[in-house]
Amino acid sequence: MSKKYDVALVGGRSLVLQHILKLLKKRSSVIERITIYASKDGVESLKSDEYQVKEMKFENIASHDFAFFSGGDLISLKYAARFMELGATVIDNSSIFRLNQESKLIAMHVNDEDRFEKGELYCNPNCVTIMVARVLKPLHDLFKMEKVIVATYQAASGMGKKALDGFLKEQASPDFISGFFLDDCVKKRPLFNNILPLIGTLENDGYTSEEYKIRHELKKIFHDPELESSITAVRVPLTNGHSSVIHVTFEREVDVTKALETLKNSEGIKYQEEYCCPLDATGSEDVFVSRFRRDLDCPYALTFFVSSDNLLVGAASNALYLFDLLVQGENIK
Ligand code: 2RA
Repeated sequence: MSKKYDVALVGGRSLVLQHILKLLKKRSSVIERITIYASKDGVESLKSDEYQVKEMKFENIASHDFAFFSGGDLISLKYAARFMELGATVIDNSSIFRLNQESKLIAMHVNDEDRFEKGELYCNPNCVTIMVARVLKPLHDLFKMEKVIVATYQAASGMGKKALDGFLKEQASPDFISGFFLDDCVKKRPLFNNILPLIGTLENDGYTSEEYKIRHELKKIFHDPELESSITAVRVPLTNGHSSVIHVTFEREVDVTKALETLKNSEGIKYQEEYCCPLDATGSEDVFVSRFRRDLDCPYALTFFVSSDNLLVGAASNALYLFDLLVQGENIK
């Protein structure tokens, strides 16, 4: 009989945790018990016969085999260590530990082998990083990438439930500005009927925190501190589904037919002949690819369009993939 695990979910009502919960239910044969830790308000609304719900306070933390965190940077920073002290393997969806040396940052099918490295904390990369890394990996193995230029089209759900609700409210009453999408900006603009070319906080050099996350996470995942990149992160008026235009330059000249054949045969990649879009990708655990072509002027470069479900591919599926790897390999504390 397979071993069963006691699992905690921290961040109660988060959109990603709701997806993690659904995926865990599909793995009921290895789940002993699920406990959800939520804010005081969340406890009441989450009550269910299927799992225990507790208020997220130090005195309520119990011992678990696994703890999935998706309550944001501050919640992970405050509580993850305590869960680990009490024996849990933490799989964290926040960005707070991703670049720490002692954290493992793993994108599905890209650097699975990194789970064997020293370090106890497993981090999910940023939702765009996962999508981009998954499609770049088979191409990198063929031609070795040198520089990647990405323009993103990120949906409202990437910012969480409050932001998504704010976007829906903007849609319902066009004069309303939720203000959620431009955190630190003086000039607030709506997302509805608009696009917002600024995600995260603006740094002195003109790049944003979101763009830096993607840049640094790609370097860590591909074990290449020299990997060049230029990222522009843009919020678009969609409820769900992130996309990107990727332009990538390689060390070796590209063979487009071989590249496409390889992509089509890569696990978790779905190539669509004419085009793909966020609506195709929503609800799927695959990364969708289309508009695949060689740069007209540079024989070393490719350009293409990708879409994926940011809550699944960009978060929940990757977290559950780590869980599966750990459970199958018994590679836990
Ligand atoms: C976003 N990638 O879409 C970020 C966080 N998940 O806002």
